[in-house]
Amino acid sequence: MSAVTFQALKERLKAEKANKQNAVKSSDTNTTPTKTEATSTITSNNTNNSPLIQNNPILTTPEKSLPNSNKYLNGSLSSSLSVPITLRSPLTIDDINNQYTIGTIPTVRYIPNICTLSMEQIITDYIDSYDDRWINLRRRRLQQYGGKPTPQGLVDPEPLPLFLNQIIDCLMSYQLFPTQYRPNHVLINEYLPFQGIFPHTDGPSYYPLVATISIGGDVIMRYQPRGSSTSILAEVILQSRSLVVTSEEAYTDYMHSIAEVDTEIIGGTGGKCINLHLLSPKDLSNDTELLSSSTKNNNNTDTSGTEYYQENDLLIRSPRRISLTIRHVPSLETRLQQQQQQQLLLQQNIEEKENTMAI
Ligand SMILES: O=C(O)CCC(=O)C(=O)O
Repeated sequence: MSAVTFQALKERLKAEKANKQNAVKSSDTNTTPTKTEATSTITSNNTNNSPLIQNNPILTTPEKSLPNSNKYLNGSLSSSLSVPITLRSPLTIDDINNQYTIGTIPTVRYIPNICTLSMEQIITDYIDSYDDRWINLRRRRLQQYGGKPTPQGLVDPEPLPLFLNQIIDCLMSYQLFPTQYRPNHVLINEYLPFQGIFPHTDGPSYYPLVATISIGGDVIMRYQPRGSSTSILAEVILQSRSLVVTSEEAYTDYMHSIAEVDTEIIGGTGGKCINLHLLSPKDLSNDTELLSSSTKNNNNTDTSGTEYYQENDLLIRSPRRISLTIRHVPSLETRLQQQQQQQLLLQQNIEEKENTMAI
């Protein structure tokens, strides 16, 4: 058995043990919330009653003061919380569109190695420092920042923490989002083994462009045409430290989901895995700093014997994967203006048609 496979098996056993312990814990204190999977209707337990903030594109709160616990006051965690977040640079929207578009489903782009291993840990530390922001859903936990998205616009807008705005600054430097649609909303989902997310589209509450950063583990994102109950059209492996960008058709016409399993077979759904050629090596845990892209050969290994994922491989879920889903939610005022403009256009169309018929 190769060292990598053995390590993977060890991790799997560890994850299973953690999962069992977790299952016992959650059945003890069953606080199962009634929230649905739909992200647009999540009610945050945040009590911050910020006033409605209008036309202020960059809203930032200073970094939270550290919780009063030894865990946060001692050791590396407190020091990492003063480090600014930086992502891979330089990167442009042209690079993203030209090098990282993955086909089959238009307008999905997959960018590997968006940050270093140490930056991944720092982002995790920042998220963990907001321990009181976790919302327990039936199948996973999440933190919501920025306010409550509704089809009518953003309700209860709140400034984003500095570390999230630093991530967004990097995405803006790629020109990923148009200036007027700078992200103002972030969902942080946490998945333990056997946790996932049901097939869904992100719906009309958001500007239809999503940037999702994965940290802490690899997972297969499944895509299927909207409305279809079973057929998976494509799989995209979201590796740790990757960024996936979804817009247009991929946003509106396809549902995405993550299975509630602890292992999965690549290509096992019948959908083709469409980003194998863009993946990093399977196990980067021994690398100190990454961002070097090695070239793989036909056996899915590179010259040093590093293993890459291929069809039919087993993907073993990590003990804890976290994703940051970064989006723009239009304000109530913007939505109202858009609706008024649409109504005006509709009215003009009707009048034009009536005039033509009258002639
Ligand atoms: O965890 C992920 O990668 C995806 C999360 C997601 O689909 C969502 O927040 O709507």
